Amino acid sequence: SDPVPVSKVAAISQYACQRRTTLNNKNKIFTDALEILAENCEFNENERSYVVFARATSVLKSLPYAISSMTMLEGLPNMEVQPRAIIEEILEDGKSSTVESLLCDERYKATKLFTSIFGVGLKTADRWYRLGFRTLEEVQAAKDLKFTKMQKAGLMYCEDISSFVNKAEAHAVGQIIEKFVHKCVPNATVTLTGGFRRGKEIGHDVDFLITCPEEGKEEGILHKVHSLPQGLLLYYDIIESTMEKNKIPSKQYDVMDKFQKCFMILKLNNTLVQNTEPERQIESKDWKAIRVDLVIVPIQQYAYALLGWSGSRHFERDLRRFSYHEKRMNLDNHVLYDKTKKVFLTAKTEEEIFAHLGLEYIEPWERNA
Ligand code: TTP
Ligand code: MN
Ligand code: MN
Ligand code: MN
Repeated sequence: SDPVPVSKVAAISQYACQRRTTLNNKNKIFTDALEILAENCEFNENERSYVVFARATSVLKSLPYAISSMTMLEGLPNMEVQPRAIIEEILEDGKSSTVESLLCDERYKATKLFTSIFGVGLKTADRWYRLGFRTLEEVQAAKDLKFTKMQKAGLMYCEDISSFVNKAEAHAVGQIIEKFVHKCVPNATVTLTGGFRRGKEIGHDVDFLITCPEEGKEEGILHKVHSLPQGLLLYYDIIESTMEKNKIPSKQYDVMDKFQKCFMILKLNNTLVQNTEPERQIESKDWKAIRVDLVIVPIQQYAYALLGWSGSRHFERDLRRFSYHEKRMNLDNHVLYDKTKKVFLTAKTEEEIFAHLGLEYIEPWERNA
């Protein structure tokens, strides 16, 4: 490939996949505000503005220094008018009045609360809001609301699930899952992915990829989840694989993939978690409901699945955007397709995928974009 022009060496890329973003965020005061605005755009299904706020947020997270004046934004990519105005407000007043008033907005508050429930998406949240509901108590007391099985479980365990999972709990869940998987297929592997693989201290769930060295052996595992120790499985829903052979990935930056997976809620006993705070142990309840995602991956697609499930969401989005616009390649959680050469590019490791894309390797803990 062409050498990088000297004048561009220090420039920050507009793509998150060409930046190293650790959890050491020097601009949290700005990114917290911008993330709330981005989230509100998602609630309003305003994709354009969502992208504007999300991209500015991501650039600020990657900076090794704190922004302390508007002139410091000069030369940074993705700093459009809307995010600039918010940054300016915060530089002047220490906070953004736009964000402050949004945080008091009825619809924002209700949508945030309702979508935090497992099984509740934007459509349901909006319906509940339009029916006049504002709190979970109101929703739960409602006479004629119909809930899906998933929503019933989400409401039943909402306190535990919204309290976040910590690393020790994620580790304890990992041991339970590994024991179960190895009983089904002794040489299957279980890999922790998602936010915990990026080094996060807490998460809203725990994500695992499961694969086998011999193709096909992984297929029956999920249908044995009911054999998990009695009482451990509070809820599960198996999504069957919709895989099509030699399917060229679409240009949409769609995160949903075609793997067989299981969304579940596990009952984690506190005694299995190391260093549980003493005050938690003397509470009457000695367990916690934890959201777990299991993804079954055929070995040839493992590297793509691992890259896709490691996130962050914005990092993934920009990887696909970079592939499409800069390389004429389509990337998804299964494959990479080179449109110029009309070939599928295979990879055994994430490093090989970055190499196919002509990108420097970015470690998982540098993908917190
Ligand atoms: P999440 O578990 O939603 O997010 P996270 O682990 O980064 O953060 P949190 O602490 O909130 O759990 O998803 C993990 C990654 O998997 C994310 O980048 C999106 C991706 N993903 C897919 O690729 N396909 C899917 O079907 C789903 C549900 C997620
Ligand atoms: Mn996760
Ligand atoms: Mn999430
Ligand atoms: Mn998940």
